Amino acid sequence: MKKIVFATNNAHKLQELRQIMSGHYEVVGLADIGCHDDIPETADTIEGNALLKAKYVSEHYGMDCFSDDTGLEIEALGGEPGVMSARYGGVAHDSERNISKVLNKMQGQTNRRARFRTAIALIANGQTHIFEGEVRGTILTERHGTGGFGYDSIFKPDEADCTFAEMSADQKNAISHRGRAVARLAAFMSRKN
Ligand code: ITT
Repeated sequence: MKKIVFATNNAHKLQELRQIMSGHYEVVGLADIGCHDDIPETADTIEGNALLKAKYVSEHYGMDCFSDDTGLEIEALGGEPGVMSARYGGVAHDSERNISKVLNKMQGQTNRRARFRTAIALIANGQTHIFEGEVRGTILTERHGTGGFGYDSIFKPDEADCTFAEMSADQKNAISHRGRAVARLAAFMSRKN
């Protein structure tokens, strides 16, 4: 099976991607290729950050690679946390703090519309491609469910009666921002094979 690097340190995302691409590609993470660097994510868009990560791996390791960046965009907060989603609460990758900040800022808000947006950058055979996916939904007033990760327990997609954190991985992947972007990536890659 062909091998491709997914430039992520997030074990949850790696697991999701392995499941989605299983049977077609062997997806390996940064730790699997011995990369423990803190790859800069300094762009001001999710597309820019996805590209920074993919470029880093392709330049330093010479391997075909894709990376993704995701942002939760809440209408009433002017699109926040957006590109700051991983560190919104002040500490990188502390989901509990991130969620608490969102719930606090959303107290009393009647417009609870939000969307997750994912951009995937693929660098293969020296060419760059971007794939996007989004899912629209609402921010609940409290946490529901323990599955998933990140903001899953406070986001209810329009297509479901429960949060992402209350779904199986398959159910989430079928309608999620990342699932949709990855479907586009996978369709493109299967045409290349
Ligand atoms: P890498 O950069 O190492 O890939 P990350 O955790 O920073 O991992 P992202 O930049 O893609 O991942 O996402 C930023 C944050 O957005 C992430 O830390 C989560 O808090 C949140 N997030 C991303 N995808 C999510 C999802 O499917 N469900 C809920 N929250 C998510």
